Amino acid sequence: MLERETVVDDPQQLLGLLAKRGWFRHSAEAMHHGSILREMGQVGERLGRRVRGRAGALEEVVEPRHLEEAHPRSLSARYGLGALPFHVELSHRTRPCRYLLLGCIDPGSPSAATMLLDWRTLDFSREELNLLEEAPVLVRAGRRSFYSTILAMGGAFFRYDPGCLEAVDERGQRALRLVEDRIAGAPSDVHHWCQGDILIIDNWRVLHGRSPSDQGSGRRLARILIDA
Ligand SMILES: O=C(O)CCC(=O)C(=O)O
Ligand SMILES: [Fe+2]
Repeated sequence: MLERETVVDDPQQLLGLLAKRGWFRHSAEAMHHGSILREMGQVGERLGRRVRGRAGALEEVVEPRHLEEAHPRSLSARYGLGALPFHVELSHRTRPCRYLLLGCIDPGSPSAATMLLDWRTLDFSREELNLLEEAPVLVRAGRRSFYSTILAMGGAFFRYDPGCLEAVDERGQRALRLVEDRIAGAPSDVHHWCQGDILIIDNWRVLHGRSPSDQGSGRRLARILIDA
Protein backbone atom coordinates (compact mmCIF):
# COMPACT_ATOMS: atom_id res chain seq x y z
CA MET A 1 0.00 0.00 0.00
CA LEU A 2 1.11 3.52 -0.71
CA GLU A 3 1.10 5.91 2.18
CA ARG A 4 -1.35 8.78 2.15
CA GLU A 5 0.26 12.19 2.01
CA THR A 6 -0.95 15.34 3.70
CA VAL A 7 -2.30 18.56 2.26
CA VAL A 8 0.46 20.91 1.26
CA ASP A 9 0.28 24.65 1.14
CA ASP A 10 3.94 25.37 1.32
CA PRO A 11 5.87 25.10 -1.97
CA GLN A 12 8.99 23.96 -0.11
CA GLN A 13 7.06 21.15 1.52
CA LEU A 14 5.57 20.24 -1.82
CA LEU A 15 9.02 19.99 -3.38
CA GLY A 16 10.18 17.96 -0.40
CA LEU A 17 7.40 15.42 -0.96
CA LEU A 18 8.21 15.28 -4.66
CA ALA A 19 11.90 14.77 -4.00
CA LYS A 20 11.26 11.46 -2.21
CA ARG A 21 10.27 9.34 -5.17
CA GLY A 22 9.34 11.86 -7.85
CA TRP A 23 5.58 11.73 -7.33
CA PHE A 24 3.01 11.71 -4.57
CA ARG A 25 -0.68 11.46 -3.95
CA HIS A 26 -2.84 14.14 -2.47
CA SER A 27 -6.54 13.75 -1.73
CA ALA A 28 -8.92 16.51 -2.77
CA GLU A 29 -11.16 17.88 -0.04
CA ALA A 30 -14.30 17.65 -2.13
CA MET A 31 -15.26 15.12 -4.73
CA HIS A 32 -16.85 16.89 -7.63
CA HIS A 33 -15.19 17.79 -10.89
CA GLY A 34 -14.97 21.54 -10.23
CA SER A 35 -13.44 21.28 -6.79
CA ILE A 36 -10.93 18.63 -7.85
CA LEU A 37 -9.80 20.86 -10.70
CA ARG A 38 -9.65 23.88 -8.43
CA GLU A 39 -7.44 22.03 -5.98
CA MET A 40 -5.21 20.79 -8.78
CA GLY A 41 -4.89 24.40 -9.93
CA GLN A 42 -3.89 25.51 -6.44
CA VAL A 43 -1.21 22.85 -6.11
CA GLY A 44 -0.02 23.58 -9.66
CA GLU A 45 0.23 27.28 -8.94
CA ARG A 46 2.67 26.59 -6.12
CA LEU A 47 4.88 24.60 -8.46
CA GLY A 48 5.01 26.86 -11.51
CA ARG A 49 3.13 28.10 -14.52
CA ARG A 50 0.45 26.19 -16.39
CA VAL A 51 1.20 25.17 -19.95
CA ARG A 52 -1.11 24.01 -22.71
CA GLY A 53 -1.48 20.37 -23.60
CA ARG A 54 -1.40 18.86 -27.05
CA ALA A 55 -4.85 20.07 -28.02
CA GLY A 56 -4.09 23.59 -26.75
CA ALA A 57 -6.13 23.55 -23.52
CA LEU A 58 -4.86 24.60 -20.07
CA GLU A 59 -6.85 21.81 -18.47
CA GLU A 60 -7.93 18.58 -20.04
CA VAL A 61 -10.03 15.56 -19.22
CA VAL A 62 -8.49 12.31 -20.36
CA GLU A 63 -10.61 9.28 -21.06
CA PRO A 64 -9.51 5.97 -22.52
CA ARG A 65 -10.34 6.11 -26.22
CA HIS A 66 -10.76 3.78 -29.13
CA LEU A 67 -8.13 4.19 -31.82
CA GLU A 68 -10.51 5.90 -34.23
CA GLU A 69 -11.74 8.45 -31.66
CA ALA A 70 -8.35 9.51 -30.39
CA HIS A 71 -6.46 12.69 -31.24
CA PRO A 72 -4.38 11.70 -34.29
CA ARG A 73 -1.00 12.42 -32.68
CA SER A 74 -1.83 11.06 -29.21
CA LEU A 75 -0.61 7.77 -27.83
CA SER A 76 -4.27 6.64 -27.74
CA ALA A 77 -4.34 6.91 -31.52
CA ARG A 78 -1.75 4.18 -31.53
CA TYR A 79 -2.62 2.10 -28.49
CA GLY A 80 -6.36 2.74 -28.09
CA LEU A 81 -7.77 1.02 -25.04
CA GLY A 82 -4.76 -1.25 -24.65
CA ALA A 83 -2.00 -0.49 -22.16
CA LEU A 84 -0.55 2.97 -22.70
CA PRO A 85 3.23 2.56 -22.68
CA PHE A 86 5.44 4.49 -20.28
CA HIS A 87 6.19 7.97 -21.53
CA VAL A 88 7.20 11.48 -20.51
CA GLU A 89 4.46 14.04 -21.11
CA LEU A 90 5.12 16.56 -23.91
CA SER A 91 8.20 14.70 -25.11
CA HIS A 92 7.62 16.37 -28.47
CA ARG A 93 8.45 19.80 -27.02
CA THR A 94 12.05 20.99 -26.90
CA ARG A 95 11.69 20.84 -23.12
CA PRO A 96 8.95 18.58 -21.74
CA CYS A 97 6.81 20.19 -19.01
CA ARG A 98 8.26 19.86 -15.54
CA TYR A 99 5.20 18.59 -13.67
CA LEU A 100 2.07 16.67 -14.52
CA LEU A 101 -1.00 16.68 -12.29
CA LEU A 102 -3.68 14.04 -12.74
CA GLY A 103 -6.91 14.17 -10.76
CA CYS A 104 -9.49 11.42 -10.58
CA ILE A 105 -12.99 12.60 -11.43
CA ASP A 106 -14.18 9.03 -11.92
CA PRO A 107 -12.06 5.89 -11.51
CA GLY A 108 -14.38 4.06 -13.92
CA SER A 109 -15.63 0.53 -13.78
CA PRO A 110 -13.68 -1.50 -14.51
CA SER A 111 -11.00 0.97 -13.53
CA ALA A 112 -7.52 1.16 -14.99
CA ALA A 113 -4.38 1.90 -13.00
CA THR A 114 -1.74 4.52 -13.74
CA MET A 115 1.81 3.26 -13.59
CA LEU A 116 4.79 5.33 -12.47
CA LEU A 117 8.46 4.68 -13.04
CA ASP A 118 11.47 6.78 -12.02
CA TRP A 119 14.03 6.60 -14.85
CA ARG A 120 16.82 6.79 -12.29
CA THR A 121 15.82 3.36 -11.02
CA LEU A 122 16.51 1.85 -14.44
CA ASP A 123 20.15 1.33 -13.47
CA PHE A 124 21.83 2.69 -16.56
CA SER A 125 25.60 2.30 -16.53
CA ARG A 126 27.83 5.33 -17.15
CA GLU A 127 28.30 4.14 -20.72
CA GLU A 128 24.58 3.73 -21.26
CA LEU A 129 23.93 7.18 -19.82
CA ASN A 130 26.43 8.56 -22.33
CA LEU A 131 24.59 6.84 -25.15
CA LEU A 132 21.25 8.28 -23.96
CA GLU A 133 22.81 11.72 -23.67
CA GLU A 134 24.52 11.63 -27.05
CA ALA A 135 22.62 9.47 -29.54
CA PRO A 136 20.45 11.63 -31.80
CA VAL A 137 16.79 10.73 -32.15
CA LEU A 138 14.13 12.37 -34.29
CA VAL A 139 11.32 13.94 -32.29
CA ARG A 140 8.25 13.86 -34.51
CA ALA A 141 6.08 16.92 -34.06
CA GLY A 142 4.74 17.61 -37.55
CA ARG A 143 6.29 20.74 -39.02
CA ARG A 144 8.09 21.33 -35.76
CA SER A 145 9.96 18.03 -35.74
CA PHE A 146 13.52 18.24 -34.49
CA TYR A 147 16.53 16.18 -33.46
CA SER A 148 17.32 15.67 -29.83
CA THR A 149 18.48 13.08 -27.31
CA ILE A 150 16.65 10.91 -24.79
CA LEU A 151 18.59 12.27 -21.85
CA ALA A 152 19.19 16.01 -21.56
CA MET A 153 22.69 17.29 -20.84
CA GLY A 154 23.71 16.34 -17.33
CA GLY A 155 20.58 14.24 -16.90
CA ALA A 156 18.29 17.22 -16.21
CA PHE A 157 15.36 15.54 -17.88
CA PHE A 158 14.40 12.39 -19.68
CA ARG A 159 12.59 12.45 -23.01
CA TYR A 160 10.80 9.27 -23.92
CA ASP A 161 7.62 8.55 -25.79
CA PRO A 162 7.37 5.66 -28.24
CA GLY A 163 4.69 7.70 -30.03
CA CYS A 164 7.01 10.48 -31.16
CA LEU A 165 10.65 9.35 -30.90
CA GLU A 166 12.32 7.71 -33.86
CA ALA A 167 15.82 6.47 -34.47
CA VAL A 168 17.71 7.94 -37.40
CA ASP A 169 20.86 5.88 -37.04
CA GLU A 170 22.21 2.80 -35.36
CA ARG A 171 23.07 4.60 -32.09
CA GLY A 172 19.60 6.05 -31.78
CA GLN A 173 18.20 2.60 -32.41
CA ARG A 174 20.37 1.19 -29.64
CA ALA A 175 19.38 3.98 -27.27
CA LEU A 176 15.64 3.53 -27.87
CA ARG A 177 15.89 -0.24 -27.57
CA LEU A 178 17.90 0.08 -24.36
CA VAL A 179 15.19 2.21 -22.74
CA GLU A 180 12.40 -0.02 -24.00
CA ASP A 181 14.09 -3.18 -22.69
CA ARG A 182 14.98 -1.65 -19.34
CA ILE A 183 11.43 -0.36 -18.83
CA ALA A 184 9.98 -3.76 -19.69
CA GLY A 185 11.98 -5.40 -16.93
CA ALA A 186 11.56 -2.72 -14.28
CA PRO A 187 9.21 -2.83 -11.31
CA SER A 188 6.96 0.23 -11.33
CA ASP A 189 4.58 1.82 -8.84
CA VAL A 190 0.95 1.06 -9.64
CA HIS A 191 -1.63 3.61 -8.61
CA HIS A 192 -5.22 2.42 -8.34
CA TRP A 193 -7.45 5.46 -8.46
CA CYS A 194 -10.07 6.63 -5.99
CA GLN A 195 -12.28 9.58 -6.82
CA GLY A 196 -10.62 12.81 -5.63
CA ASP A 197 -7.07 11.44 -5.80
CA ILE A 198 -4.59 13.90 -7.23
CA LEU A 199 -1.20 12.65 -8.40
CA ILE A 200 1.59 15.19 -8.58
CA ILE A 201 4.32 13.87 -10.84
CA ASP A 202 7.81 15.21 -11.57
CA ASN A 203 7.65 14.66 -15.33
CA TRP A 204 11.41 15.13 -15.71
CA ARG A 205 12.05 12.16 -13.51
CA VAL A 206 9.03 9.85 -13.50
CA LEU A 207 7.48 8.23 -16.56
CA HIS A 208 3.82 7.34 -16.53
CA GLY A 209 1.66 4.81 -18.33
CA ARG A 210 -1.75 3.19 -18.02
CA SER A 211 -2.95 -0.37 -17.71
CA PRO A 212 -5.45 -1.62 -20.34
CA SER A 213 -8.85 -0.01 -20.18
CA ASP A 214 -12.42 -0.60 -21.30
CA GLN A 215 -14.53 1.53 -23.57
CA GLY A 216 -17.43 2.99 -21.63
CA SER A 217 -15.83 2.35 -18.22
CA GLY A 218 -16.51 5.99 -17.34
CA ARG A 219 -12.89 6.51 -16.25
CA ARG A 220 -12.07 10.23 -16.34
CA LEU A 221 -8.92 11.99 -15.20
CA ALA A 222 -8.39 15.74 -15.19
CA ARG A 223 -4.93 16.81 -16.26
CA ILE A 224 -2.90 19.97 -15.96
CA LEU A 225 0.69 20.55 -17.01
CA ILE A 226 3.15 22.82 -15.27
CA ASP A 227 6.42 24.44 -16.31
CA ALA A 228 8.89 25.58 -13.69
O1 LIG B 1 -4.85 7.61 -18.14
C1 LIG B 1 -3.80 7.55 -17.51
O2 LIG B 1 -3.67 6.86 -16.50
C2 LIG B 1 -2.63 8.34 -17.97
C3 LIG B 1 -2.89 8.92 -19.31
C4 LIG B 1 -1.78 9.83 -19.72
O3 LIG B 1 -0.78 9.42 -20.18
C5 LIG B 1 -1.93 11.26 -19.49
O4 LIG B 1 -2.98 11.71 -19.08
O5 LIG B 1 -0.96 11.98 -19.76
FE1 LIG C 1 0.64 10.99 -20.55
